[in-house]
Amino acid sequence: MDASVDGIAQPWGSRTPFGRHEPWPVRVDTHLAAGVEPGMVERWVQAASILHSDGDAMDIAVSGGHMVGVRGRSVDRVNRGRLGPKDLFGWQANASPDRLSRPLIRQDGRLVECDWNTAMERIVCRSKSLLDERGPGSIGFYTTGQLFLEEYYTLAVLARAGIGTNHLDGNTRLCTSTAAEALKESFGCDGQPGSYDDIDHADVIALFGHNIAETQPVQWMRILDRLEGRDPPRLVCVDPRPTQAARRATVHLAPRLGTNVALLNALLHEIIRTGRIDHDYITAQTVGFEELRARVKDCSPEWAAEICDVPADRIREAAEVVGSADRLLSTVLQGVYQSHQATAAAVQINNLHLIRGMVGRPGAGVLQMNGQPTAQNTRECGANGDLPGFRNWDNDQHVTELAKVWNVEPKTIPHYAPPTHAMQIFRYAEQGSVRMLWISGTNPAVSLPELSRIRSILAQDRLFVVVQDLFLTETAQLADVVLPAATWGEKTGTLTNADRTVHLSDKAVEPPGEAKPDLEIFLDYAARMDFRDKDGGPLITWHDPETTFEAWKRCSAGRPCDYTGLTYARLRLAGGIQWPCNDEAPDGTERLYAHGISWARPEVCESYGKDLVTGATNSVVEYRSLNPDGKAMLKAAGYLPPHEEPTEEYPFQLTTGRTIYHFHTRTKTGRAPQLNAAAPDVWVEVSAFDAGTLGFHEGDMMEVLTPRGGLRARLRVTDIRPGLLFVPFHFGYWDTPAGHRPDDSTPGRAANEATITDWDPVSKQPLFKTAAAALRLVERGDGASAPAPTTTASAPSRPGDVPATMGGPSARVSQAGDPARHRHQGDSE
Ligand SMILES: Nc1nc2c(c(=O)[nH]1)N[C@H]1C(S)=C(S)[C@@H](COP(=O)(O)OP(=O)(O)OC[C@H]3O[C@@H](n4cnc5c(=O)[nH]c(N)nc54)[C@H](O)[C@@H]3O)O[C@H]1N2
Ligand SMILES: Nc1nc2c(c(=O)[nH]1)N[C@H]1C(S)=C(S)[C@@H](COP(=O)(O)OP(=O)(O)OC[C@H]3O[C@@H](n4cnc5c(=O)[nH]c(N)nc54)[C@H](O)[C@@H]3O)O[C@H]1N2
Ligand SMILES: [Mo]
Repeated sequence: MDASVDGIAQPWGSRTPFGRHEPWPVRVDTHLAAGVEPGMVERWVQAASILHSDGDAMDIAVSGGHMVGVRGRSVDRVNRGRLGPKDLFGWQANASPDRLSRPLIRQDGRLVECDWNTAMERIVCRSKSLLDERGPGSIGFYTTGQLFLEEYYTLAVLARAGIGTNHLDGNTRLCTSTAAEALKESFGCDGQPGSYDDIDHADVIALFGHNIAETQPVQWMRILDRLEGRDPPRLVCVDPRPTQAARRATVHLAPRLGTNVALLNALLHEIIRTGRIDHDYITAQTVGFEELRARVKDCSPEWAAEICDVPADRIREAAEVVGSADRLLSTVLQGVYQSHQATAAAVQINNLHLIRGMVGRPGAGVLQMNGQPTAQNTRECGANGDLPGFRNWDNDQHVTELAKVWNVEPKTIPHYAPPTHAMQIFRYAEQGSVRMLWISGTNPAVSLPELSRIRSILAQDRLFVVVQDLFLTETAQLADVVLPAATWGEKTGTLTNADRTVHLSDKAVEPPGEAKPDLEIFLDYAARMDFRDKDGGPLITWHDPETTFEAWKRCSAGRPCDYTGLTYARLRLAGGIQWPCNDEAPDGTERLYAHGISWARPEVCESYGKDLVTGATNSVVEYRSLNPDGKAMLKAAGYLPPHEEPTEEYPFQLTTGRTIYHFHTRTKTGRAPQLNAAAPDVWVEVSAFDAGTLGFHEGDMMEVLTPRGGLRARLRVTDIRPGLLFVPFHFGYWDTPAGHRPDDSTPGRAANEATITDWDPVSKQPLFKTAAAALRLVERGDGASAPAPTTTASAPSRPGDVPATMGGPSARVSQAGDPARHRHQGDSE
């Protein structure tokens, strides 16, 4: 931020308006620690943000061997110098006094400090005995979307070819597995079609379940700058909360949770009915149009209005805006991916683009977003449920090719079934077939659904748990071995954001104590395990970030995510570059599919696809008959009601998510004073209408209860959809007096005490955004407001300033005693 702007009070800073098709102006945001003047900075070290998927390029200010601030990189394509609040303040957590600085092992029930050799030998010894006694399927790895590419690649090689286990997945399963799956279903392969630059060219931007202002604040700054420039875009926002984007939208639709497919089918219905489709594109580039047309034929706006509880006229208006766009950009995130029928809904958004020919051109793009900073790398390196380089586990040719890169026999790489997804790995641990679980860079004891179950799985004696983290998290407290990791700013590596931009992030300072980069930890383990290739040489032949990157380039060669044209030197010089970057595209690739669909032919595709309702995998034979020429696939899906609907006992719908000031389980942002002060404790949002009807007030202490469990939180009365509750999932227990939840009878604080163990059948992504809940008063507040931000979707209710479709409380008709069934009295009802 230029120094005059308070990055907390004005998280999007000042405007730099620009017109359509013009370049986005530069604005350099800086934050330096109190007392540090720019002249005191000894070095600026190149990096990119690790607290969201935007990939904001930044320099770390170093003085006296310490980080003393950050500044945005003006030359970078992603942010042109801008930084969001977490970027500006989050780095302070690195220097937290409670960082882990030595390994810990469990002795007589307690975690005690030890040296690295002792900790690693304990892990190696357990790994070897499990391999001998129970085989590779007894060992599982659960990683993250927050390490660097080099770390995932090494982990994927050691797990898949060293151990030979199929049980390797990332928390990316909770985050972007639906993004990946939707791209596979429509385009045959993962890989973001669009580019952030599409924001500069679009005349309509549609946001589906994406609170962009809070979760990718820098791209929201870009949209705000366009809204104030020449020829601004129209916004369509589909979100049940009054987000900043909803407040600025031409059309805001606030559907009931879990009804995205119904709404999207109605949009498709209207667009096809009004003939706003690109016949030439459909014929040349797609298969499946007739099935899609037939499927949505009866999905009229009136039909969807009943299901979604959104006025039919508003659906028609949205279809009009989307259908009349000459360059449409859509973004999709957790309101789709973590909601009911996740993949089916995300695919319908691809369909919207395909039938209108809106891919591969400036401004015409779909962004099936990522959430975590390096989720793209988890996916492309095969540290999640795919093989490295977007290779198809079901295609023997792909497995053989990978085996050649690694110099192992194809049968060494498990490919008897799709790689095991995270929820299944935990299930295997619960049932006892997985006996060792190595968790790196994620905090499942706060972030997975139904926490009482997760705690009981991790606490089992028979399960050997390794946790590799920066802090003694709620998860680390349950571990048998805790490994202290170095993080962003303390290690070098590359990361790829949601629009395929690869950045290099350099080491700026030393990690605390004996903490080590994750790469070094994985390499040390591989060396101790003495993994070999088929000729008896070492399986892993690299030894530092840059040699790992070079090894990865060989694995990526010829695949969609081709990195062969990139080097550390180039990334240092040029800043962010978008993959594929190779001989044919030496400067990287702005948009995929500009010259037709390229990765859907049966021989090259990453997946043969799945049934959108059951998740059953298609065979190569089925794929060949559906899509012999490798076109884009228009896959239709019917609407099904959510699995857990409100009842008399649990009359509300409950959803969970984020605020701009915190990142996930707050291990970093909770330790940055400015961010923590902006949102110091958990809250629950309810509509002014429901609060009024039930006699609850801002600041009251409430209990949110579901059949799984509950939590206590202060009430924030907002302009959220009636019948809906929202709880941020950022708050666990590390900063409570006990440091963990003492037992299930003490009041909970984490949203995931209440969420359900259920997942999308296609992407296997857990459902964090559709559950039924009760809201109970525990204690009246003392008039103070809830500890929730006022600058965001959580802002207190402003009846005069309610988004278009949500009406004021007086516009709603109550149906006695059941807040989940309040109807909007829309124009068409
Ligand atoms: N400040 C901040 N930024 C972050 C993160 C963070 O923790 N904090 N995390 C990063 C990560 S990993 C991720 S995955 C992204 C997530 O980014 P987002 O997906 O933007 O964030 P969420 O708050 O999880 O959910 C977005 C919206 O979905 C809406 N929603 C809920 N249910 C439904 C539904 O059924 N239909 C529709 N249409 N909408 C629904 C919610 O009202 C919410 O506003 O953010 C990234 N950026
Ligand atoms: N109810 C609900 N639950 C959700 C969601 C939701 O919307 N609602 N969203 C889901 C989503 S999209 C996501 S992405 C997950 C996030 O869930 P988690 O991944 O569990 O959340 P984080 O707090 O980011 O945990 C990352 C951990 O890695 C550590 N860490 C950070 N950097 C490094 C590093 O360099 N090396 C190592 N070894 N460790 C590091 C941090 O200290 C932290 O403990 O939560 C999911 N859970
Ligand atoms: Mo995420």
